[in-house]
Amino acid sequence: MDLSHKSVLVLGLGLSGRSAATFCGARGAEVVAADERPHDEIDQLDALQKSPGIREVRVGAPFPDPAEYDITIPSPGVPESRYRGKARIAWGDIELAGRFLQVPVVAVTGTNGKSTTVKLIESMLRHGGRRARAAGNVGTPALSLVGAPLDLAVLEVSSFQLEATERFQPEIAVVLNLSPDHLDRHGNFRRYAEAKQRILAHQGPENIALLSFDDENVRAMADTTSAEIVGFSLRGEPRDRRLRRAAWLDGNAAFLREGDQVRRVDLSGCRLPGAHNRENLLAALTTVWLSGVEPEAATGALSSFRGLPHRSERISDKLGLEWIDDSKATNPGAAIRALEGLPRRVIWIAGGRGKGLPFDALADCAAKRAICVLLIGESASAIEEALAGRLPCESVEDISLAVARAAEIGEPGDVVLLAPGCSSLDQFINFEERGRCFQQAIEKLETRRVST
Ligand code: UMA
Ligand code: ADP
Repeated sequence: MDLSHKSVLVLGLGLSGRSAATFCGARGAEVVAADERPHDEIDQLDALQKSPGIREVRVGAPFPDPAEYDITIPSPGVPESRYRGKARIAWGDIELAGRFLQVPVVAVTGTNGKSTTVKLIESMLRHGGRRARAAGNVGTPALSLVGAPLDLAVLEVSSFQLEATERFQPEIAVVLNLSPDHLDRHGNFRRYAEAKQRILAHQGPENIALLSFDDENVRAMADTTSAEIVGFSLRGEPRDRRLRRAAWLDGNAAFLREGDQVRRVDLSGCRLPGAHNRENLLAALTTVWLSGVEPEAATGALSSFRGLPHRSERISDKLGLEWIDDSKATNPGAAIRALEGLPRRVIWIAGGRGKGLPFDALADCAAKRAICVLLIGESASAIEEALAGRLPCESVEDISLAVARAAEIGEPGDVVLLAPGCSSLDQFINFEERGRCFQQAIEKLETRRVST
């Protein structure tokens, strides 16, 4: 793949756009890097301007016409309508990384659990003696792995990123689950699922598609791929005559079958909470096994793997309450899994910016599992409407007031769960900032109850 003297237009100058622009510039392309936000709102523009091959940085104005460039590289946050049908070639950074990486690629997608799973795969592969690094949607641009001393690249890929692929062909593609998300961007669930399915589109029989057989939508993808299908399940052995290899969980053990050989792998050292993490763990362990690493050697990583920040993260037991930060539950499906994982009385904090998704299933789940809900942000009334009087609701202005109110209502032993079911973008820069505000508000609470 030769980029020299190619004219390249990069759309969006966040993390991926800046990484793609410098990557192409360093390989001889003539790059125009564009962002519609004004100069002072974009990080590290001066450094970008001085990088080799950057012909022009154009900010604070509508994007140039992609038709005038050899290659257009859209950032994940730039919708397809902005370049499709106009660009001669449109490749996102995942497509470029796939073309330039010289090591096998494991790619993980799904609606929820991607980041946890890629980090688990990374730790287990390393523990098993492989040089592996996770990148992509998890926060480090995928192109940063090109040229790094690695045996394997582990990429988290989102529907936004898959939309801008052309012939991306991971050696192992993992699909965890599929429930409605990002419908504000994709328009409907079918189009969202189609974007996700692109992870398998260019795989051949030499590649592996590791699919959840517990999720009907994911299982259906088995009919569309020419890769070897490997199924995994939390409900016992997945049965399908196409499966030469399969994986399932039973209690604290995983079972990995190849032909008629079954091996049992003890997982009792794992510290991750919740059924959803069992799914992530099984997918990660199976991936590691399929990569040729001894699973027993890899599981040594599990005793020190505590999960990622803002994902069902236990923060404190202040005032005798258990405070849990699941700010990353940015869609109803993830919030449902967070609520389902809690056996006790839950004071639930929810709301934020909706993504065009219905709240009905989330409301049904919360009505059974929570004792009340404190609502914040733009979607407060939509969630209240979906609850239809089945749960006491209070709207509060912001997350610190929600924390203060939870401290008043809660009784020792109760859980206070932040699992918004919505994006954070109406009140925060991202889900991390929302989680940090939640944690700071908890820290500021008086340690003793004020009697009323
Ligand atoms: N921009 C425009 N015009 C537009 C749209 C965007 O100029 O019409 C500009 C914005 O002004 C901004 C830049 O594009 O400066 C932002 O680009 P971006 O939104 O693609 O953000 P990046 O910083 O490049 O981060 C992206 C992913 N962001 C999104 O998918 C929205 C990050 O995933 C990812 O970690 C990063 O690349 C590295 O690969 C974040 C995310 O929210 C965490 N992902 C979604 C999710 O997980 O649900 C899919
Ligand atoms: P992603 O990168 O796909 O957003 P994360 O690992 O960051 O996934 O987890 C995001 C949220 O999704 C978590 O806060 C948790 O509530 C929920 N979650 C994690 N794993 C799963 C899963 N396998 N199924 C459903 N929900 C999950």
